[in-house]
Amino acid sequence: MEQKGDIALIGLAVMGQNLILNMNDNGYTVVACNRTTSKVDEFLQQAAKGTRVIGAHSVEEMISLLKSPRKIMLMVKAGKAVDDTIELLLPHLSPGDCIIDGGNSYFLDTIRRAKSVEGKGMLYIGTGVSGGEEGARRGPSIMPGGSAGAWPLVKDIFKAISAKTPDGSACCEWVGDNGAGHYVKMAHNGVEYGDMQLICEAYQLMKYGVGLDADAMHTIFAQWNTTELDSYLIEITRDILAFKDADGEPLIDKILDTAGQKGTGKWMSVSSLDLGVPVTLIAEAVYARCLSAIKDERVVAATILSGPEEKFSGDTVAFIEDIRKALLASKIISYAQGFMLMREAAKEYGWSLDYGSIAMLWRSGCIIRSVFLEKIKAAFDKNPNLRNLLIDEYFASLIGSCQGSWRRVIAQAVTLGIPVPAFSTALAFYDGYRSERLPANLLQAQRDYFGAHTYERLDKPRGTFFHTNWTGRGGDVSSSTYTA
Ligand code: NBP
Repeated sequence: MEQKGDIALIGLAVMGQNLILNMNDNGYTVVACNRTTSKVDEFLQQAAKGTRVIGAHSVEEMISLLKSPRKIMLMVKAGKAVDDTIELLLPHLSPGDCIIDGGNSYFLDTIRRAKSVEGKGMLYIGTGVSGGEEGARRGPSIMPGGSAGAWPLVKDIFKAISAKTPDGSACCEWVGDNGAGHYVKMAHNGVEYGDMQLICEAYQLMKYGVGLDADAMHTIFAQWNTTELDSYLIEITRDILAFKDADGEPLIDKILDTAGQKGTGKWMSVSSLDLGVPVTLIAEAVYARCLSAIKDERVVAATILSGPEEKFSGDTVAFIEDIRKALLASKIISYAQGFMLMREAAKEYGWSLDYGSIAMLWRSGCIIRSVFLEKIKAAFDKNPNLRNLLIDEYFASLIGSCQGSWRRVIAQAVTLGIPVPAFSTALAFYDGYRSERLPANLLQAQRDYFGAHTYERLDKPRGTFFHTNWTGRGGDVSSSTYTA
């Protein structure tokens, strides 16, 4: 009898091919399919040679080669390609079959697709898959969400192929309904933007503030990786700084300083604005990339705009330790903001998210993997209803112990004219979040003055609104829209 596949995967680019090989290593039979069918043959003759992978050259053939209920994973370009492929599949599927989108889809698209596919009697999963090519091959972090009934169908496969934490747990857990998996993947990518920007600011301070060369910074990052900052991104930064170009000089010094982006950081910032959550650090990280991208303008501006003349003259060793602590404190803020956003999204979209479990999904196999995430898990284990990571005892005390350094570093950066947007916004958020009173009283007065938008009073119960005729010329009628 012809061998039948456990799962099919459409999309034989870098992610799809590596996921198939990973599934094959774990004992699953995968049917491989691709829009351009010549890639199926190439794959079977090359990377998948000698494996039990089965090739399919049409949707019909792929369907006929699958065990029921059918599980079909898409690893195609996010966007229209996903919709097109779903449309192509639907007429061939039976109730109970499951479509899985493993690409970087926008969570609102996933919500829409899940609803539409479920409406036709099939199941739908939108799953984040993180870790790039290497993760896909050796064990990615997997963040699935969608039709709850689909989870038992793919749970064993996904857990088997996923990364494992140091204690052996799979970095793969059901996240929640419809778009929850892709939302959490988006948050992962946003946090990645933040972590990367913070590391870059530490580098900039050491390079242009203290005047350290790449070799010296390599040693510092190696040391930092033995502290609370122990993480994949610190590790690769250490290695990047040691990497030499063909002429023996550090390659890093020759790379053009304009950053690219694919949009997930922007999606997260847009979502934070939509939901009214101050995810300032990740938004700053996105803007920092945008500023880097206008290199030509910066080159001109550098010849026109002046900055301070001061040079760093302090204790280098002490300042480097201050930078490490500023980085750690800012990183705590970034994660606190990321979890604040997920909490609000869960309310908005009706998901029941397990934040400790999410931290452990990211513990291994993905770009933001770090020891730090275990502390986040511990915080949510201690209090699953924790309102904000910052008020957890461990994080409150850690950030408290870093704040002197954090303030010194930002003050020094301002004095030297070195931009540290993510460090600064993190500290501004910290100071704002811990402020019992902010100047929004004045803001409300202004709004009431020019637009009769009303205000609440400290000496009256919340929910009672007042309007003042500030000039004696306005009327007593207030605006009907009160938006604080
Ligand atoms: P790409 O994002 O480069 O997509 C290439 C695949 O999409 C090919 O198989 C291509 O088929 C297929 N495709 C396209 Br393009 N348009 C199609 C259409 N209209 N109908 C059917 N198939 C179509 O591949 P990737 O880099 O492997 O990424 C796959 C997904 O995983 C993306 O959503 C990506 O954002 C996500 N992701 C990527 C990474 C990474 O490190 N690369 C990491 C994590 C997540 P063809 O061969 O016929 O052109």
